[in-house]
Amino acid sequence: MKTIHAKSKWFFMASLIAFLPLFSMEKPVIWGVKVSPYVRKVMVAMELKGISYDLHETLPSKLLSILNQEIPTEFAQASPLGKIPAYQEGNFSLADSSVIIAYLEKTHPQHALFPKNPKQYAKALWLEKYADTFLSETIHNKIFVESVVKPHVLKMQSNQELIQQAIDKELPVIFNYLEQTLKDNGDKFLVGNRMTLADIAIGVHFVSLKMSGITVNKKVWPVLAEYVDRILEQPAFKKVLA
Ligand SMILES: N[C@@H](CCC(=O)N[C@@H](CS)C(=O)NCC(=O)O)C(=O)O
Repeated sequence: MKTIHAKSKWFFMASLIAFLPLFSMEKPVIWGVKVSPYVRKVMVAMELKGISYDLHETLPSKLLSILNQEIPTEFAQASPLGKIPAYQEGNFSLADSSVIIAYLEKTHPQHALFPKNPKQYAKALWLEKYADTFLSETIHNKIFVESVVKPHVLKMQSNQELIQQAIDKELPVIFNYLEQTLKDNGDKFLVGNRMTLADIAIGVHFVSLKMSGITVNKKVWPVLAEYVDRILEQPAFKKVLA
């Protein structure tokens, strides 16, 4: 009886030593602010994968310089272009939301964000690119920056003409394409039958639209409107938006 007790004590001690590095391991750091769709993209991916992290708030280097604020050294090292987000894990760091998520997919394969099927994989990559370039130009640069960042954060006048043109001419093209993409894939997700990188990359821009007071007209784009409501209600999105 005594030996069993002694053995289990040693087993407990050995397990504690083996798992100690896990407890003392520092959480990875995300540099950036939530108003950036690219920062939100990484945060939602990390929530979905169950990776805990610390958000170290910083504006991009360019803005910090304009505002005469210091650029944190570790952020400057992690993000050579001074853009947000940047990722830091001890003395290992990365920049660019797509690169960060690709890395996390390798280190944390749980809840795969990249589909295995080659065609779906390529489709997800395309939709991520479409979101990071085309949607970003219309929704982030023209609508969100002009109607939220400039007047409320930078206390600058916004360009109403630019906003209106983006809403009237550019958004309908994007909404038509996404409505059709969803219909072609059976309405629920953009690619396959579960949430992937594509839904995250596209979804974060609808957060910016919501913050700019713009919703999808249910009568014109019923599938997209339902999709956006459902995706933004996903726990990973809600946690990031809280
Ligand atoms: N391709 C980059 C884009 C990141 C990006 O452009 N972030 C914006 C904030 S939303 C930024 O830092 N802009 C400052 C700059 O362009 O200098 C990514 O996916 O992370």
